[in-house]
Amino acid sequence: MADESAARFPAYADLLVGGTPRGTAWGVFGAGDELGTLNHLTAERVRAAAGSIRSGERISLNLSLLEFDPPIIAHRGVPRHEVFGLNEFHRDDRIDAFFPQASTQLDGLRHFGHPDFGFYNGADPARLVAGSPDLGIQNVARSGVAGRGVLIDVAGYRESIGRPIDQESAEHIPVADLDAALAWQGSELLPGDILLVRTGWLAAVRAPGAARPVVPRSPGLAPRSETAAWLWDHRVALAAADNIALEAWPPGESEVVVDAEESGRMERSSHTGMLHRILIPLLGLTIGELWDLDALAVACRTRGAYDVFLTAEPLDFPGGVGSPANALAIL
Ligand code: UVW
Repeated sequence: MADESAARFPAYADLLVGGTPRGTAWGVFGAGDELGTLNHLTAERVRAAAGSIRSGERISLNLSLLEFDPPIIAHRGVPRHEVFGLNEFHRDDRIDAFFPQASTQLDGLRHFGHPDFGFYNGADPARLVAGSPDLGIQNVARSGVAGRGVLIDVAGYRESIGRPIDQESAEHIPVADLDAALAWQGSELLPGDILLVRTGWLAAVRAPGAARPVVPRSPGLAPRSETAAWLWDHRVALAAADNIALEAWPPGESEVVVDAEESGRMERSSHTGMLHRILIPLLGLTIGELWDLDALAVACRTRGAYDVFLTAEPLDFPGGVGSPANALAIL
């Protein structure tokens, strides 16, 4: 694994010229690595993150498993739940048609490959199937996600300057807004932090009387290489947001262009232009989506500090692509 000291750890610009393949972080955390940027969560950083606990207040960042009915992404339906008993005084659950990514979720390194390069660290796509563990979400569960979480309340910042984020659109949030929101909050992002980006989309769709968009769309991080560079160079361990895809969805005009589609070897699809194609397979970034950051934003604003101790524990589901996040902030 690359030395984490500033002198030796590659910058994003270094990956673009010296990555193998070019533009990838493959090998940076070791040839057989399956954790990617979660490697930034060193024991030392987890210990230091305890300093972010002031009051001991706990705030769950999870939505209900049944939050989206009808579902946001059509193929991720609502689970069918049966409660049965072996006798009159006993109850067990049975869940069918359970889509682990239908509500507050973590997306592991199996979720996306890059059409030109493949999956993280050169994983064999033939092995990314049920029954084989490669790049599965169990790696995240067994490693455990815990550390210093930093909320960037971009929605709050944009409101404060009289330029609220347009929740009806798939507005691209540039990294300049992340930096400006951090400055507005008086917060600092440290290497190995877990990033929580509040776009305000979830609050907008949950507002009383709000209509859920028929075609799913939400503002989010801009699908630009500068976004990838910002996340990598800050050594973000995991990035989560309160929207559909962390990045803006659908991506719209994007810098993420792949040869396979340009040359016609692969058909364009709803994934065309997605920043996912860089963040997950090329950089090894685990992503969180549909995280409920609204109560956390209120609490952070009240206490005047946006760093928390954060845990997220996905299901130990061997070979799983994603999982409910089970995310908890301790303030
Ligand atoms: C979308 O489907 C938009 O994103 P994801 O698959 O990461 O949930």
